[in-house]
Amino acid sequence: MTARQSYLALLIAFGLVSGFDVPVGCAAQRPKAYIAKLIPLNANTTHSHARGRLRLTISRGVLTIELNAWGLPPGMMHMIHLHGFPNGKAASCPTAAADTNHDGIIDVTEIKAAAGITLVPLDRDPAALDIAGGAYPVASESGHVAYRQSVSLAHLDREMAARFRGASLDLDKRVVFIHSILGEHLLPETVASMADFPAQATIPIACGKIVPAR
Ligand SMILES: [Cu+2]
Repeated sequence: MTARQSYLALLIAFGLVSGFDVPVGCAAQRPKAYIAKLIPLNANTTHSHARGRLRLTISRGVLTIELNAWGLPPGMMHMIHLHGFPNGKAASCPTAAADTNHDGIIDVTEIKAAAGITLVPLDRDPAALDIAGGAYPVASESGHVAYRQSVSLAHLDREMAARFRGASLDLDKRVVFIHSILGEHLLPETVASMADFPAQATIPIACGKIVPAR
């Protein structure tokens, strides 16, 4: 035992400090948690009934992202993101009214008015913000995704501020989307997409609003 360790042991023995734990009642250190319940979007068209639960936990500077989702088109990669407004306006999941071109499908460009832009990818390295090229989860043959990643909150905040004009994570102002249906699924030509992706890759199939966990 070093001199420092034996000094600490002495203090603990005399009840002067409570070991190495964070003091009870220190609000800044208490884990913060947020959840989102994802419900199907565009289910009539995609014939998928994707549902899920997202849990976001912040503890000691680390954000842990956990998503379980079911009913997804099976055996394929699904783009999954946190969306929101960089200016801090609260995002919400789109309603049927978001289908502004009335083709019966709320496409990825039509979700922007309610939900803002793509911010954080739920891929293998969320803080890299590689929205177009990230390694996203692949649904099992039964259409299930179980996703879990931990990232440094400071790192993610830094990357977000640099990419999105000073935006921060602001979890209770964000929504989560699951995208993507099978490539052979036919969609009307009116369904818009982003970048060079076919509309089948970007079509949203589930959405959930992030709220503080109770
Ligand atoms: Cu998205």
